[in-house]
Amino acid sequence: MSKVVFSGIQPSGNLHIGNYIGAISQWVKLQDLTESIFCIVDLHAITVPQDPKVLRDKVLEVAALYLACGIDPKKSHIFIQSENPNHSYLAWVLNTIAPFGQLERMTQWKEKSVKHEENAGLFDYPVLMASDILLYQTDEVPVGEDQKQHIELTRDLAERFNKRFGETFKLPVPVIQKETARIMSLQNPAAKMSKSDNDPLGTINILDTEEQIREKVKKAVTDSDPSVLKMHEHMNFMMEEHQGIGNLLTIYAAFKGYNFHDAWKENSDKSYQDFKDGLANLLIFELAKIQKRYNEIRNGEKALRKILDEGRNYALEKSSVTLRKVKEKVGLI
Ligand code: AQP
Repeated sequence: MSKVVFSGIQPSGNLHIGNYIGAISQWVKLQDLTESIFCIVDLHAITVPQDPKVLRDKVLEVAALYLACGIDPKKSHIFIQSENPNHSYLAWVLNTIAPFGQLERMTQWKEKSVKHEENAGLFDYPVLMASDILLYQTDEVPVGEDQKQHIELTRDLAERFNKRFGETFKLPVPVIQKETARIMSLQNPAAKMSKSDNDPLGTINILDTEEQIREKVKKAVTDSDPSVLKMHEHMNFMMEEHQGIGNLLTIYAAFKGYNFHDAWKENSDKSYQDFKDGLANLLIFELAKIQKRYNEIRNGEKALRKILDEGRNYALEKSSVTLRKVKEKVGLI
């Protein structure tokens, strides 16, 4: 039997190249080898304030982007989290065994509760995420580095439940691609590229125009030392000491399908300006292909809705098997 892979993205803003490189591009590779389930996690998105009209549109935008980036509905199941109520049901059950202290230690909670108004949903976010994953008896969760802590919590909750009520959940493992796990902001290379970044120049969105991409790459932070590109070829050193230029090389490598060293070799004798021109051209070329497919999919919304309906039916059926076991074990009729 093939492995089960589950992952998702919040429709909480514009999808950016960090989401693409860190998550979706991995999913595209995995779907050929596994039973792949990809979710649009709208219940997670409402843990920070959303405009209802915009949210509704963003859910479809994210679904269409999954497809445009290469998720194939013949190989993968795509659905909207809120259309399967089993997720919030299991989250409630897992809440009753989730240690408060461990939730308080979650980095994302610490960061987001400062940025946004605190609410219980934001605090409980990782328990809902654990439910998303455990409902499908998931083997692997392909994510960016920032989500590793949440997968560890998921495993802890599964172990705790299994110990108390008997074997129920499979323990999932995170799949994190070392080189591209953390794409950083173009303006503040010490912080990860994020949908909720207040500085629009820090983030390149998948649907950005050619002009926007050129401007953002042109203004990206490089280094005060002009010789960094020539002198340093080691990724770890670059990402620690010269993060700005290291991050741009990582992005270049990801879109070329190279490793970091090959990306460095191709650009090491260039000035920052020439390197940036090349990077901008590469991004414009590659993102234009995704954008073209995206526009076609958005124009045929009926077909998109059909894919999401099929995904929902599949998700409901598969997750109900696990939820039934949980209810029996816990004593819920
Ligand atoms: N900068 C990143 N580099 C690599 N991977 C990343 N991911 C997010 N940012 C980067 C990965 O994308 C997937 C979906 O993330 P999400 O939307 O569910 O939540 P997030 O991690 O909180 O993403 P953002 O962009 O930072 O959104 P906001 O600003 O709304 O919180 C995950 O696999 C994540 O690891």
